[in-house]
This record gives sequence, structure tokens and C-alpha cells, in this order.
Amino acid sequence: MSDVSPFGRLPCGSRLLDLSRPHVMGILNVTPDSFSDGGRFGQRDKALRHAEAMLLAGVTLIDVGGESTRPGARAVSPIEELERVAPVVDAIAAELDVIISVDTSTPAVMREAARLGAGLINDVRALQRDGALDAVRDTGLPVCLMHMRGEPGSMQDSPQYADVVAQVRDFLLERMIVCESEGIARDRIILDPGFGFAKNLQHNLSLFKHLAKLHALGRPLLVGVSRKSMIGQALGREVGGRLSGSLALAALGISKGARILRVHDVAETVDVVRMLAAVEAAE
Ligand code: 7PJ
Repeated sequence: MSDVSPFGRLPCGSRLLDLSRPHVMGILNVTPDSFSDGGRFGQRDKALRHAEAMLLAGVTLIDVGGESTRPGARAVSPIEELERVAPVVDAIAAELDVIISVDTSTPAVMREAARLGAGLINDVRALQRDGALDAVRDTGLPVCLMHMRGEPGSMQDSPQYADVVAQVRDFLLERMIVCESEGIARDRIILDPGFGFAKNLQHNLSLFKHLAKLHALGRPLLVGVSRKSMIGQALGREVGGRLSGSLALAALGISKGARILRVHDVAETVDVVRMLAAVEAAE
């Protein structure tokens, strides 16, 4: 595997994440949908069962998100987001031996999730909201900084870059420097190019091809492409037919140095990771 720097163990709250090898992060959405309304406890129990199934399938991390950041999604209030996320983080922390990541840009959610036992903050806005840098610094937790431009509601309105790889790299480097100046040490940072966030198909493919250039920033990379429209567009598949494409990119991502794969299809992706590890372990 292409290794620029051998990463060590990253403290994530009360647990350690061994970054010398790749890990699968299971996606746990706690955004309510109009078809299933099991009430507040129904949601919590359903989320807990899903989390448990993902842990049994072999994930190291579970990414809990209460704000839909899909293209065109509607904004959610901090209170609404907190009411969705907090009970689920609380339940998983009490019941399961897993690192909880929280997919949020909201300082109050970051602080409360950390108090309840979360181990990682995953922010698609790279701590650009007011108070987010302070919140992460105070929690002491590691953070994933992702590249995006604008807001999810409008980000796919013809994004343009002169050099997408260089511009994403420069953005991530700049955010890393801001973090350091605000007391968030570089060794707490994970980086993510943000596939599908303010990028067209060619931007996404180019970023994936040149992932090594982001690897050169010296921090572990997280890759989130699971079932995304870049796969749909490249293969001509609806969301239900994107597993093979997702797994192909999981394998390619690891071979290009990614350390965390954020996915829906956890059992299949864990098999990909194990298969690659078996080859790597050979003489
Ligand atoms: C990502 C994310 C991603 C990180 C989402 C979806 C959209 N967080 N949250 N990276 N994507 N770090 O899963 O389709 O790519 S939500």
C-alpha cells in the first residue's frame, strides 16, 4: 500500500483508533423519514439495533448523523439536530464497544455528543461555523475536516474548479493551519476530499485518481463514496444498484492510502478490507 507516513494510534475519547491499518465506518442516519414513525423511543431502539448489526459485521466506527447533507436537503435547527442525535449517541455509548463519530457542523451537538461518549467529530463544513473550532478544541476529540463549497442546498449548481485536486488540497491545508492556530493539534486531524460535495463527476473521479496528492498532506484520509451519485453517473445505476461500484472504490481507496471508509454496506466492505489485508500479509 502507498504509505507516506505510518500513522499510529489516535485517541478517540476512551478508545484508540489504530491508523496503521484501514477501518470501516458504518453510516447511521437518524434523520426521520415520513414512512416510519416509531416515535422517539422507536427511533432510538431502531438506531441501536442498526448500530449493533454494523458492529457485528466488523465496523470500528459508527457515524451518527442528524442533518441530511444530501444535495438539496433542507436545513435543520440545532435543537432538532440535538434531539435526534443525543439519545442515539447516549444509547450506543452505553451499550456497544465502538467508536462513535458524530456527523455534525453544530457546536452544541459537538459538545453534547462528546459529553455523552462520542469519540470523533465529523464535520462536512470543516469547522467553519461560528463556535465550531472552540467546541472541538474543548472536547479534546479528533476531527475529520471535509472539503465542501457553499451549502448542501445549492452546492451542486455547476461547481467549477481550475484544478480541483490542488484546490481541495489547499483548502484542507488551510483549515488544518486554522485548527492548529486555534489549539487543535495536527495529530488530531483526519482529512476528507468530500466526494459529491460541490463537485461534478469529473471532479470526483479526478480527486479519487489523485488521492495520493492529498495523502501527501501527512494526515489519515477518510473516503465517503458509498452509493453516491458519482457511482450512479459512471455506471448508469440507481441507488440500489451501486454496491459493486462502491466496493470497487473501497478497494481502490485503500490501495491509494485511505484509512477510513464511510459506508452503508458494512459487511461487504469489511470483506474487502480483510481480503486486501490478507494479500498485504503475504510474503
Ligand atoms: C460524507 C460525510 C463524506 C464525511 C456525508 C452521503 C452524504 N462525511 N457525510 N465524508 N457524506 N466525512 O453519505 O451520501 O463523504 S452525507
